[in-house]
Amino acid sequence: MPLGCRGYQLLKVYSPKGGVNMVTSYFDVGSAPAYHPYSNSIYLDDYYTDDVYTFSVDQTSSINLNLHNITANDDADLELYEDTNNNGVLDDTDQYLAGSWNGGNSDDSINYQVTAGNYLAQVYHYDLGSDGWLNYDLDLSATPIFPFPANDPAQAPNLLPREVEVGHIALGSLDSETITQFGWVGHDDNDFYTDSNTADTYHFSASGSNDGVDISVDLTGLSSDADIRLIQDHNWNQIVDPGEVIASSTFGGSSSESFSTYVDNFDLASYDHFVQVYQYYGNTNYDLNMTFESVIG
Ligand SMILES: [Ca+2]
Ligand SMILES: [Ca+2]
Ligand SMILES: [Ca+2]
Ligand SMILES: [Ca+2]
Repeated sequence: MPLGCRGYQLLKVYSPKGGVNMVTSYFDVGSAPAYHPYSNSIYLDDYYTDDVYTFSVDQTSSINLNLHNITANDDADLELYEDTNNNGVLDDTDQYLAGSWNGGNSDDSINYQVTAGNYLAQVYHYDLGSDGWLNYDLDLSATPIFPFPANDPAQAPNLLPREVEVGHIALGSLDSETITQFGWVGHDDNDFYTDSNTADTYHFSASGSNDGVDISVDLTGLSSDADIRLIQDHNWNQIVDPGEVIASSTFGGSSSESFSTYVDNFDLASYDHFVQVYQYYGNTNYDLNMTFESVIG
């Protein structure tokens, strides 16, 4: 059943004849936290059509948004705006920055670089399913990004949307399997001014017929500085909590990145695993190779 407490509400449309109300609810996040991220768990239906999260960012940061745990057979979507007129309300004049409209109940996510200012994240329903409502979770964080403030070191985006589902890698005793992905972080070729994608996350599961699996990851073809890390999400909350990064590679410049680590079958089966590629500085295309090899631990 629907759960959650609502923020203050703004009546969008009132139709006396049809008797249909449509309401936008507002949630005041305040200053967007780096860690622990802000989270809200709530529902949408024909009456509560969309939720707007208002927040401020204090310094140049990556805004990270993860719309997840959408109920089965439903679809909610996500958009990010700058509150251009600084009134805490999503108006037609506010500047659209980014959107995510994945189908079904797939996660929707945004990692977008901004300067200090006021911003709005909107979650709205696209498909409520036959029961007329949907549940969702929204996580929100702002992690400092280049140029980093003097006393605030770089922090990788710390949300783990299932952006790319690699699937399950099942390995026989002598098996090795390599997954290759291509992507970019920073800005794309059509937008030279905005770093509109600061991170990509790849979700996988794996099992080996021996004790466990060697996981080797390399990132090549870089023209600027991107880094990689392997996250073992111990509490399945799709947030990078302390102790959950089990391997990483963070060379400077356009150096390639690589790491290799052993994960036993128990940990593979018990936890959620993600490889994250994230921007340190500049924009770059990348080739990501993930090799899985069944080994005796
Ligand atoms: Ca506004
Ligand atoms: Ca969606
Ligand atoms: Ca976690
Ligand atoms: Ca690097």
